[in-house]
Amino acid sequence: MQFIDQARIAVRAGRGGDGIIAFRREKYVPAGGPAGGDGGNGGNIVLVADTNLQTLLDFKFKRLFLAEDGKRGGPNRSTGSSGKDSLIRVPCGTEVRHLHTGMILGDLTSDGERIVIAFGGRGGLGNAHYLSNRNRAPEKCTEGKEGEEWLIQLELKLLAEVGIIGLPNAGKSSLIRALSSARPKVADYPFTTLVPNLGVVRRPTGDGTVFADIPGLIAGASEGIGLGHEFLRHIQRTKLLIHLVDSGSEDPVKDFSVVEKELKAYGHGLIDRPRILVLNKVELLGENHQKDLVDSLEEVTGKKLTLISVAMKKGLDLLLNKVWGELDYQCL
Ligand SMILES: Nc1nc2c(ncn2[C@@H]2O[C@H](COP(=O)(O)OP(=O)(O)OP(=O)(O)O)[C@@H](O)[C@H]2O)c(=O)[nH]1
Ligand SMILES: [Mg+2]
Repeated sequence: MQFIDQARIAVRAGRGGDGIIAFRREKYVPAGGPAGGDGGNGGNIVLVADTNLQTLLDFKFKRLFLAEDGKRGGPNRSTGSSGKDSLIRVPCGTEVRHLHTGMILGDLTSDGERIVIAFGGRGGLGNAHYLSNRNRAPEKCTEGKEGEEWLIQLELKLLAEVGIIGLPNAGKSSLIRALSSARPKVADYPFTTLVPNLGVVRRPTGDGTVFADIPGLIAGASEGIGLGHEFLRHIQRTKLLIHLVDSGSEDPVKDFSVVEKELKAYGHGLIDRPRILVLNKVELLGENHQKDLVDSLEEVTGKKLTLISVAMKKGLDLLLNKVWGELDYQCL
């Protein structure tokens, strides 16, 4: 399935139905008076969050959404029926903006949440409304109003609590495979992962926490090199980042700073997000080399390192304990 996380759509809510001019005509009711009904209201365009959807792919094929118009009023003061709302389903985590102003209309985060993004026009008034002592037989009615019409920008930001970041090949996808039942592809070449993957990791209590594995970052990502910054959007909402460094790479210290620099360049407060620094593939290191590397990384970063080997399943419990500890601490 293709992963699409941005879309533009055009929406037009329904027009209100016109009011009408009519007079009551019944046997034995002389001069029955004005009886033109009001028009019905136009239908709204409503976005609804749906947990069953994962991407905005549908909007690649359908971009224009219309809601039904309200019906004209009828005789005998009967109001026309209102137009049906048009419901558009979007994945949870979709942010909605006006395309031209950039104004945020809403953020759909939980299943079933809805927002009206274009209101239908009100129905017009029938002549029954204009009855007065001066004018017993008004020949006046109003037209229905046009529905709102907008260009809308949809942007999907995945809802994960923990984001896994690092250079390509650091073992991000391997880690999420080891911790959850997510099955992203793992291979020994960079940019194996092209779209973000989510995995649910169980706590000892049984509750699930969503982790996101995003494609690797490289130097210059902020200028669009590699897969660029494109996917950092999906970790904007995380509470915690796991920064994976590959201890088998030529210069792990430099690898660390590259990612750090890209996080800074991206902005949105990502650089200040709580982060656990993790050295992966430690089984590749000799004991002395490991100590030197850990010392120099801790010195540069000022952080305590967590050592793991996804391949040997070493250190994963310790890492998870740190993750739960940090998340719980944030909830206090
Ligand atoms: N020796 C060793 N290899 C590992 C370990 N963890 C992952 N690998 C290997 O590292 C390579 C890259 O792993 P991935 O999980 O695809 O790396 P990634 O960070 O998701 O890479 P991209 O998706 O390209 O950004 C694979 O060949 C893995 O088998 C480990 O603990 N030890
Ligand atoms: Mg990967």
